[in-house]
Amino acid sequence: MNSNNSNSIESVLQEQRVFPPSDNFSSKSRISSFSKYLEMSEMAKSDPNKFWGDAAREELHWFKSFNKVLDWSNPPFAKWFDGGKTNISFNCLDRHLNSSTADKVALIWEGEPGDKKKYTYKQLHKEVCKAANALKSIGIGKGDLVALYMPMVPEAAIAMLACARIGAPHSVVFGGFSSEALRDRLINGEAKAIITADGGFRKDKVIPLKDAVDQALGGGACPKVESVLVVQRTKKNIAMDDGRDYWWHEIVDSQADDCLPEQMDSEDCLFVLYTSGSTGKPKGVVHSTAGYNLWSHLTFKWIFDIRENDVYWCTADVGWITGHSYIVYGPLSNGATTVMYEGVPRPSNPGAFWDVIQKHKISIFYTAPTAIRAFMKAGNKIPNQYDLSSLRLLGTVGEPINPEAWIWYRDVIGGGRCPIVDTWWQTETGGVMISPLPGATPTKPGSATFPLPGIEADVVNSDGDSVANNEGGYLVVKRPWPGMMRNVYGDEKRFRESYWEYLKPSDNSYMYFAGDGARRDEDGYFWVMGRVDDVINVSGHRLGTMEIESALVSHELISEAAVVGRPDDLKGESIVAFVTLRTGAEANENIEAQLKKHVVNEIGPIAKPDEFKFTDSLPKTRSGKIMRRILRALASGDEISGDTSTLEDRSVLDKLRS
Ligand code: 6R9
Repeated sequence: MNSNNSNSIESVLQEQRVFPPSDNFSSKSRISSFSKYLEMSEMAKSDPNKFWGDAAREELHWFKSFNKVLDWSNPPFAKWFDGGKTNISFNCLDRHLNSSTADKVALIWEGEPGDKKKYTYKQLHKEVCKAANALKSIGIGKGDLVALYMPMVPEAAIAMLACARIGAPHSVVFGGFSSEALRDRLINGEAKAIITADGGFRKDKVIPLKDAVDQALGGGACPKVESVLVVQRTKKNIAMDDGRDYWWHEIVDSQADDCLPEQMDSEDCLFVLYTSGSTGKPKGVVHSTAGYNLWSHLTFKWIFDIRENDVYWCTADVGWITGHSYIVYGPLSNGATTVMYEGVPRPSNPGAFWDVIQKHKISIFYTAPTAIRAFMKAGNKIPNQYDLSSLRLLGTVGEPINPEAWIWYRDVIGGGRCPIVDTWWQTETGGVMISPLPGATPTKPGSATFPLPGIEADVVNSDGDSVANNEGGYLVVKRPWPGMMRNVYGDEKRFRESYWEYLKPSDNSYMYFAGDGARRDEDGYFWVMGRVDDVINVSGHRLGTMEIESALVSHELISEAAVVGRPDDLKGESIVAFVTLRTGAEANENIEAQLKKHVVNEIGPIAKPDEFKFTDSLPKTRSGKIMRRILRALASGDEISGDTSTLEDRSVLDKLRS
């Protein structure tokens, strides 16, 4: 503990359980021991240019080889693999066509109503080529930004790959965003075309995507948009604007099924993806071609230890970075079979996920803590009705996972036999940065464990100096990596200030600041403690949200918790805990006393919540992250300010207010 250093975040919770990989898993895995991991890390550290250069040459196809691995002469603007020419759609498709992978299933898709499609690599290649030719036929070419506003249908992945093929950067906007959110992103990115659908199915309802596009474009708000390509999904009646709107099946199906991939410079923009940002307008995160390709490819291979017969499923939406890197690009670049599911668990089908696992014999399953906590809340009965024995590896991403949710995931879903990879990363990092390697790393529930080879992560104070073990601080990355974001679209200043100049090391070096707090334990394990914006200051002790929440979730009656600070004359801030009870449990004064006692036992009196608010649900972003900023305003009785367009369910606010 260190309460004198105002830069640090105190760590108050200790987790002692350790789960080494089983011999059975390790012996078959690519990186099969911790010493191999250390060896790779050492190689990457001692000669990074050789490490990344060799990886790029071995793992990707190049039309023209690069001259330089990394150019960091103008930080924070990095150039990776300068002089090289490649194309990610070629790496994901064409290069598999000369082997038996050509006839392997690339994509398995299931719609919410239960309709299904499968594409082999050969078939997917043809579909992508047709879509690429269709885009060209409506005047889209290299450098033109194409926005995608799509349901989870195969055409979403096909459209991304088609854009990449012709060198048109894509900007996927999550299909659950409103027309205003879409409009902001279309204007900011200067999109020339939009690919959408007549609608999508979500929780047994039709989401009217095309109507939202029409609204976004209404009143000439986005003069740069010339055309809209519409996939027919729901057969809902929609308006089609002559000369602007085209049906996908009318202009794609008749195209030639071959299209030469554009030879892209390594640093050409591959896509722009907006992150919400906790306040202010969303940031367009810019990723480039070769570095992103390498990073999504390599991380997928290392972390999921992909095997020839794996059926891999990531439950994210393609509208998020997780969908980009780990539904589409990472798996396809590796020649894996990737599953895409349009639905989510819903009252008419609470076991939807387990049903998909059983039906498609999923072997690797990658989901988010928010989903795991929701399943835990509903109890074991539903998953226990399904055969989940095909699973061999589980992953999580999106938020810190509370140790109890981790244990539940391991026992109930993984049958105690599957390693869990808790993967820490961000839209900005392009791919996973800190994660166990499933055959090599002994895991600790709630810890993302160690940085991947080549990733120089550290925990520092605001002067950029490393803090001691078990002292919390800022999570940073001290060396460029291939998958790093290249800029904020149209806002260099914001790129510098948010990520590279927030911390000021005395030697003026550049380190990437992720916005998260973390600590490293005595064994070197990283524990992400939540966003630093959310840190609570109680009597001079700065506490991360994750640890108090995990203590609450470890109580048998609690499934989910979010803690925030409320201004307090005496203590600086007092702790308000919003908690969700497990199904069947009831809130009463007795519970409050029990929970306080529980937190005091688990952590100590410093972390004892001063007030509890019981709720059915917490305000979350559409990708499932708890929005503590909103809870903070509610707890203090303030107006909710800043951007709330990413809020999943507005009715949660009204419920919480009452
Ligand atoms: C991939 C993704 C990034 C933020 C990140 C952090 C949180 C993601 C996490 C995690 C703890 C993990 N986060 N994975 N925190 N442990 N395994 O989620 O990207 O939407 O940009 O969010 O999510 O706070 O900074 P993105």
